[in-house]
Amino acid sequence: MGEKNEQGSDFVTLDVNAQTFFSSAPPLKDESDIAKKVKDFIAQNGEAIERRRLIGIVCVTSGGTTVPLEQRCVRFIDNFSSGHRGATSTEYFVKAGYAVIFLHRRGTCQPYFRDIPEDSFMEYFELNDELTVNVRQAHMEVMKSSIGNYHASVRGGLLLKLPFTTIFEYLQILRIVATSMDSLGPRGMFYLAAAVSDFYVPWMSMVEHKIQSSSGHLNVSLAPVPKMLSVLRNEWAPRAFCISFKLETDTEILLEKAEMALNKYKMHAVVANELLTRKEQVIVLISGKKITIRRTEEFRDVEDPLIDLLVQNHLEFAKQLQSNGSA
Ligand code: 9Z3
Repeated sequence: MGEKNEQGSDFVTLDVNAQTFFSSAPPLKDESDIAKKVKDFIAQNGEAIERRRLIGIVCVTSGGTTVPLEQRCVRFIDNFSSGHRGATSTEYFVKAGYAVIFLHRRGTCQPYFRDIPEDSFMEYFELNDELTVNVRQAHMEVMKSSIGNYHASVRGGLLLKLPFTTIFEYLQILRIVATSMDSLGPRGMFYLAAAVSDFYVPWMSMVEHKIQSSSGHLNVSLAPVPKMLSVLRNEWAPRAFCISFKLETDTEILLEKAEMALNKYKMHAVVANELLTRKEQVIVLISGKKITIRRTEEFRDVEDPLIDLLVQNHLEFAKQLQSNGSA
């Protein structure tokens, strides 16, 4: 208890909201299969962490969640997120010595594929004869490095991809991942870059069939999505290193909101970004400081120095907890 939400209620209230969300959500398809994949991935890479061959395991969330308007969903509410941040960050985490659980929106940007734009994918190849397809010389270097890095991370068992579409799927999978990652103590990290819906239609109040346009105006009542950051920090994986993102379109309020999130959810870091400049600059609120990170000539991606900063802080955090004996 002790911690208050905006309405002044205790955490217990948040937990009740979270419980209601989960108990009324449609059951996750392939739940046991997902749980097994996560458990095996953590067991395998947990051993590598113990042998000091890996720093840790990070769950990177990526892309936007949808909010269905009908149970047999024809229409849904979506958001802008392309998944570029999550995919790019995953590559840098693997490079830095992490295994990554990439919890991503189906069909969004994937690690090691971001240099191959969807619309010109076919342009990268040519038919040599009836039997062979070649990569065009102009794209050879990009393809060699993307394919090489992709196979190295997959062969090394360092990348587990888990797709979601709806807010229901996202939060249920995040709970499975987080409760399993709790066993890693401070060697577990959450990097929550997904653009998670703030409002949704609870499953129980959702109509079953396609909404008819003949009914005229459509009024939809949206309920707030329970704040799972608190549940993640307090219940699912309380010893893990947690980084959340704050997105605003109004720069005036960005830092204030980011600071609020840092304190309210007791995050170890909050990455603040503004919609239009998100690929150029982020501000990281960490250890009482605000650190601006920019994309420069030296760094092709803003995620390169960003992940570097977070990894240094994570190592420090894990070392401290381990030396305190609280890991
Ligand atoms: C972010 O702020 C990410 O950096 C972006 C990345 C979604 C902007 P893209 O996927 O964009 O590369 O196109 N993610 C978190 C956004 C969010 O929903 N944050 C919540 C908030 O701001 C807190 S969980 O209230």
